[in-house]
This record gives sequence, structure tokens and C-alpha cells, in this order.
Amino acid sequence: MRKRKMILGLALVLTLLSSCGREPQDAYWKDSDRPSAAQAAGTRQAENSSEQLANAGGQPEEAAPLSAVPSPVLPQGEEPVTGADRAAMLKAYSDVLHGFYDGHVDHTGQDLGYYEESGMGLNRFAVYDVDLDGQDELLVSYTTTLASAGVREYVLGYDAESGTVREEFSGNPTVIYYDNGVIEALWYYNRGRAGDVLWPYTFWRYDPQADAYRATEMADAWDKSLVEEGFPDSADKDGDGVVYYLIEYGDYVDYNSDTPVDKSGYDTWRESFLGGANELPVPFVDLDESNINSIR
Ligand SMILES: [Ca+2]
Ligand SMILES: [Ca+2]
Repeated sequence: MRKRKMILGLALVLTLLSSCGREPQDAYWKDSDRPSAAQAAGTRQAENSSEQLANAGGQPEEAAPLSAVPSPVLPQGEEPVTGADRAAMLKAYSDVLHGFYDGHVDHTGQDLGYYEESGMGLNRFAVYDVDLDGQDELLVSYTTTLASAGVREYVLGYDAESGTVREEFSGNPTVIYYDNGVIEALWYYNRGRAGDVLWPYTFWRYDPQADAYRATEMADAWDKSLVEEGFPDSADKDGDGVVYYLIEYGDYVDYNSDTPVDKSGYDTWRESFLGGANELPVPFVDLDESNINSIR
């Protein structure tokens, strides 16, 4: 009997040891895959889940380029949330935050997973009027999971009429918000030919009618020093060995058949989204009990 207990005990120890050293099946989020702070601050790029879908051969929503974004502007027929409605809004936001914090689920109840070793403190949120429509959104950045689909940043709005929280934007973290309704969202990976030139990204634009952001166009680059064969020298007018690919959201970059532009064309394109815009100082705080309670 004693011998059997010893064997059982040994088996338990071995099981614990092996599970300590084993990564979960769905773990493929690695720090090396993420843009560094310097990359994010320098070239300012990003990604979102629908892009992963596009890159994986899925069916992302159609690109919907919008004309110039008026700002700030309320969606037609909407009033700023004030008074009792604001209290209800903050209660709804608080409930959503508790979902992330306590249950590791997003506003729809989807389980995002939780990687304990990274600690809940890495997650952040803000209550802030990021789309400049006159009412505060709830922004949540959730990264403490090994499930790649669980690593997300959300902009959630509140519908006072139905008393519900709904999504205005979601993508992978490393998102830059501008004061003209534009979002710059870095892709999940930079595994093409852009190297250190830029981290591929997508521009989203706020649509006041929908009170939501829409993905519009994406930027990628080809650094000749990484891949020389087939490099489109004819497009590289300034001869610096770099050309840029500007494509519609949902499309794929085909380095062999797409027509690239040079730096000046890229700058003009970027200016068409960001000309005169400033980065918004979104006041993110740690996702913890005390900060969640402080919003109510
Ligand atoms: Ca707003
Ligand atoms: Ca060039």
C-alpha cells in the first residue's frame, strides 16, 4: 500500500514537472513577434485580427475607403451620454472590465484565455472619448494570454437606448489613435520584406454614421537588402533600395505583381490620412480592481 502511494506521488510530481515546462497547444504568441516599443514609436505601424484572417486566406469585410473625416462630430441623432445615462454607461463599462479581469472574457463573453505568469497587471484600459463624438468610449488592451486570438485591443461604445456596450474597433494591441478619427494598427507579424523600414500596418477611419471604425488601406515595404532577387529597381527612383506597397484592406501584398511606390509616394499617402493630425494621449491605466472601481 505504502509502495503504491509512493508511486502515485512520484507520478503526480512528474506530471506537475512536465506541465510546468510545457507550453499550451495554442501558444504561438512570442515577444519576438511583437513590434518593439521603439519600432512602434519610430515608424508607427500595427495589425488587427481581420488582417490575420486576410493573410490566412479568410474573408475579411470589404475595404471601405471613406472621404475626409469630419471631427469632432456626433453620429446623427445621438446625444452625449450624461446624467443617469452616464452612470448607467459607467456601470456597463465596469461590468465589461470585470469580465476581462475576473473571467478573462471580452464584452461578448468570448473566452480570451489567461496566462498567469504574465500577470493581470499588463492589461490596460481607459475611459476616453477617442472618436471625438462627445461621449466616452471604453478602451481595453488585453495581452495576458497565450492564445493569439485572445490578444486584443478594443474600442467599445455605449448605446444609451438599449443600455448595451458595442464594438467600434478591435485589433491587436499596438494601436495609435489620432485626433482626426484615424487609427493606425500594426499587423500581428512583420514577416514580409519590410525589415526595419516599417512594421506593416493598416489605417482605420472613424465613420460617424456607423459610430465605428472601418479598415481602409494598408502599407508594407520591400527592403532590397533583405531580398534582392526580383526587386523592382525601376520603382526605386531615389535608389535607396526601398519601395512601398499601398493596398486596400483585405487585399494581399504580392511583391511580384503589385506596383510599388517610392518614399515620396508613400509620404503623400500617409499624409492623406494623418496630415495635421496629432496622436491622442489616451490615459490608459492598469486593469486592476482599484482602477475598475474608480470609474464608477
Ligand atoms: Ca466618443
Ligand atoms: Ca526608395
